[in-house]
Amino acid sequence: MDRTAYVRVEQVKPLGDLMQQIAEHKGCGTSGGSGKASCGSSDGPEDMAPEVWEKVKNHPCYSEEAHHHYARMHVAVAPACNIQCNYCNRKYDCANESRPGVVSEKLTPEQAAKKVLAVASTIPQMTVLGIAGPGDALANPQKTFKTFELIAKTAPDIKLCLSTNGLALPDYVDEIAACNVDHVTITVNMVDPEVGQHIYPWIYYKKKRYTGIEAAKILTERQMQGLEMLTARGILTKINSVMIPGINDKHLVEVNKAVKSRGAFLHNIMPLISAPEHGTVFGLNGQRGPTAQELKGLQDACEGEMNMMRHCRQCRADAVGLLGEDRSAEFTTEKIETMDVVYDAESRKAYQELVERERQATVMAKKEEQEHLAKLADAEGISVLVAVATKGHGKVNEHFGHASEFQIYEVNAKGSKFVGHRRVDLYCQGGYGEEDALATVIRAINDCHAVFVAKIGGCPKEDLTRAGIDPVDRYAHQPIEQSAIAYFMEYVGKVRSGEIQHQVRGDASIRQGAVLAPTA
Ligand code: CLF
Ligand code: SF4
Repeated sequence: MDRTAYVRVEQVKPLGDLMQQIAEHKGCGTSGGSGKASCGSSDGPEDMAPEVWEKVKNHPCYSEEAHHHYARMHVAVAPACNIQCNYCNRKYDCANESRPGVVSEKLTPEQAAKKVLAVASTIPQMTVLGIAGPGDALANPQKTFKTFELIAKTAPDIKLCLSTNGLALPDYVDEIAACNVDHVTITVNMVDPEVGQHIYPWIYYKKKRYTGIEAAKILTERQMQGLEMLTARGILTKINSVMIPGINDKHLVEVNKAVKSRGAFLHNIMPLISAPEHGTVFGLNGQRGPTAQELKGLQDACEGEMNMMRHCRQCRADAVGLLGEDRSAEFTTEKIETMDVVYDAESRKAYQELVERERQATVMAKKEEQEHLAKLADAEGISVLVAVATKGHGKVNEHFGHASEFQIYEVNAKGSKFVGHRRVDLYCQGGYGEEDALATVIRAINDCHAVFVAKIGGCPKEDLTRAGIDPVDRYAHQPIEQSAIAYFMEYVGKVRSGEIQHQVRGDASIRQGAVLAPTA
């Protein structure tokens, strides 16, 4: 079996026999090759207009629930930028690092179109193509729009997505609409130039360089104008904001109000990623990023009528795969040259219909459990956090030792909610448990009451229990949210019977974003 076929069978396992049949007859086309609402809505069309649901239902960034099932890819066709952010240095490149601005190869539009077909053939649940750098998509308008034009012709079922700092946005809104780009992200870190001057040293606008307050004033005016223009055309707009403690952390509540009033669909507040080795201004001057708890506190404070995105993985500008995984190394230009790409829209559709069935089953399972929860009526104000090891499909399906991140769910009498993720070092390395890694895992999830895993060894189980975190493997391969609600009900039962005492657990001290998200 060639590696591509193997990968496909692994992917389809959770979807049962029918999917396996599709995989085995290579329905998705590639052979050969050598390599590897809350946000939007989780509950379907009833809580939003049908036309909006059509746009978000299989976009992994615009729908939290969709991100368990659908993948996105970025093509790095936009190297130049028209502003400078103090958290960005695109000269730094590392194949193993996942953060925005980082790419292994820059592509021409033609190379990008070829790559999209190769990925679409191999990963049938890849539904969205985004241009998110490594510079700014609209500072490279010819390359960006040429890429969209080529993809719209060859792979019309793929949604087009674009990320920008917004400086050039008002000039291109008509072209964006003409290309049927339904999703645009603007990175808005301030609406007050006094704040902005500490984030942006300069901008380049109308063939002139501006600095300080003047630069930030132009930038914020252009961003807000662009957002209003997109809203007027019915294009869904997500706002990304980088949380920079001591600079814009308190101000982001104002940003949230400003973008909400101008029709933004979703707000994604991301932690600053800042390390001296990245060579950024913030990295070099010791500016810290927020802790997990500081980030969650700000996201909670902004959550009102506007959806907050909490599942962003701050992807590379050439990321490929489900959010949280990066398969870009499987699709280098060199590897694509040797792949026999056959793009089969019908097989992709068939696969996605099966994904949709599995997704609906997960949603139904959550609803059923939620009905039981309703009977619990009063849970004495109890709220628990659970960390989940998962490799997708909305299931508890990853071994503790193989988890490179944990998804965090908050459960209380109202139901369960995805509230974030924590990246960790792998515990299992070369077949052995790594004690140092275990300490970092425990620190990363030390505000959680339980950790759900598909499997876990005796040693980590003991250490987790000692740290007050309940290691739970009885929900292996079960839907996450259904399991989280079931666990919560059991927990409340034990508290009521006096078997255990409810603990309000301490804050996770882990610095979020150890490995930052400028654009996307
Ligand atoms: Fe890419 Fe961005 Fe489109 Fe998504 S990413 S251009 S909206 S397809 Fe998504 Fe990645 Fe976060 Fe961006 S997880 S960094 S929000
Ligand atoms: Fe440009 Fe994005 Fe880097 Fe800022 S983060 S300098 S907008 S590429």
